[in-house]
Amino acid sequence: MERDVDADEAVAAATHTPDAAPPASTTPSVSESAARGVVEASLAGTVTSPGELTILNVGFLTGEDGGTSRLAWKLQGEALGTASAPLVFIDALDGTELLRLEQMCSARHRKTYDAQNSADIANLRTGGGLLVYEESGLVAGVTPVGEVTTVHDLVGGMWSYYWNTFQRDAHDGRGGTVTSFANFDTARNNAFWYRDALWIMGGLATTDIVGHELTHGLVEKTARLPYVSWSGALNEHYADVFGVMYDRDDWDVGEGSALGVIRSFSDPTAHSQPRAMSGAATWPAGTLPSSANDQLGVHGNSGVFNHATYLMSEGGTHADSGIVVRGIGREKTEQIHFRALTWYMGGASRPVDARIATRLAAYRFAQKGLHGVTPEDCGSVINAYAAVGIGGVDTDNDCFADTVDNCPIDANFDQADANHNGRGNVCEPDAGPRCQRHLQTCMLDTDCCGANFCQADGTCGTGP
Ligand SMILES: [Ca+2]
Ligand SMILES: [Ca+2]
Ligand SMILES: [Ca+2]
Ligand SMILES: [Ca+2]
Ligand SMILES: [Zn+2]
Repeated sequence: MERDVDADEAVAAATHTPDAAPPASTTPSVSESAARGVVEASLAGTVTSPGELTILNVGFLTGEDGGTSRLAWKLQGEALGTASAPLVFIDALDGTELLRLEQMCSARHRKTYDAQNSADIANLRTGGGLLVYEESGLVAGVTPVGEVTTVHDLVGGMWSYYWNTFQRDAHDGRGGTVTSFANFDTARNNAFWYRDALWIMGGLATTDIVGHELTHGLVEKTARLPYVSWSGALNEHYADVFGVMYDRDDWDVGEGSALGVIRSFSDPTAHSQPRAMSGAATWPAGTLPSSANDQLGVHGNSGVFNHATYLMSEGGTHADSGIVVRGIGREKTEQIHFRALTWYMGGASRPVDARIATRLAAYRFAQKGLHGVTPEDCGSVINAYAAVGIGGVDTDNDCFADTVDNCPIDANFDQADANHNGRGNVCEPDAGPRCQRHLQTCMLDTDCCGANFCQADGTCGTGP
């Protein structure tokens, strides 16, 4: 699309200098700490940056010329108790406030209702619930009972987790209202995301359960994984991942709730979930999803992916495959999962798609140096999936599984292959004699060492 701007006009606009008188002095007579005091008092909050002396002309910002420029202290403030974090400019000559620029453009929006034990979703969703909290606080004249306050606070915490960790503004990424119905039903003993709202029965308002349900909203707005079979198990998996990442200090889901622990990332089998593909539940071809078969195992088979996430983050040896994974920690693990879910996953995904998407997220981060992810970390991602039976291992931990690595015995993230013969530079003969202890195939004639042994360091020798 072309813009209707004349070139001369554009240059004139860019070089136009508005008329303004300079400040009376460029030496502050109000100290930085005094300016800080003014901001903290007016915001009933704190100042989170060092003061910066600057020349301010408010007219420039509002599009008007003229007036006197002011010498000002620029301070980042943060209000306590309300959603406000303005940049505040204090006149450095007389201490008056000149301007406030709000930096918190993405404020939370919550509406939390008391379902008063009703199970009538249609009625509740169309005004039948009792509105107890809005973002501004408690609705006048209403008394919160049961778990309404807990749900409201946990939903707020999850919003902050998404924002602080991924700069995502609510589940929909657009600052949409998060609607919750606490004290829902009395018989269902469940919590779920449905009709763009959280429904949660009494006794279930824990950090990880609320985080889990809100993440179903996130999945619905991003990868849209259908809630059936493997894509449903992945949907459940991501809900669990961001639930435990929000909860942070353990790898169980549901502890402290009326249900107790319902799933464990470190040992899925403790709660009747498989920890590897070999243990996943299957059904005869043509079996339709139903509540009796848990929509073809969505809450069961998610254990396979949950366990891969656990190994990726914490490291360890898989109990069945014996594959060893080097842990990369929660911070990198959550960033990689979030990118995989919101950028690369979609539709009727199969287990291998999770591995491909997650590895791709790690690969891109390693390429760009984002979130501290290294090629070796990407190798851990590959090995975490290999450990649970999805895809092959990456022995040299360079982000390329052995089967596609052009030199699987030496880490070569760049996969450089100067002579385009399919063998990476680091595996060419002039890089020194190499053999492959861990592979059955030889890349070079010299790999198999003739009558000698392939030693642990990858060279040929006389010992095993
Ligand atoms: Ca937990
Ligand atoms: Ca490799
Ligand atoms: Ca390699
Ligand atoms: Ca080559
Ligand atoms: Zn769920």
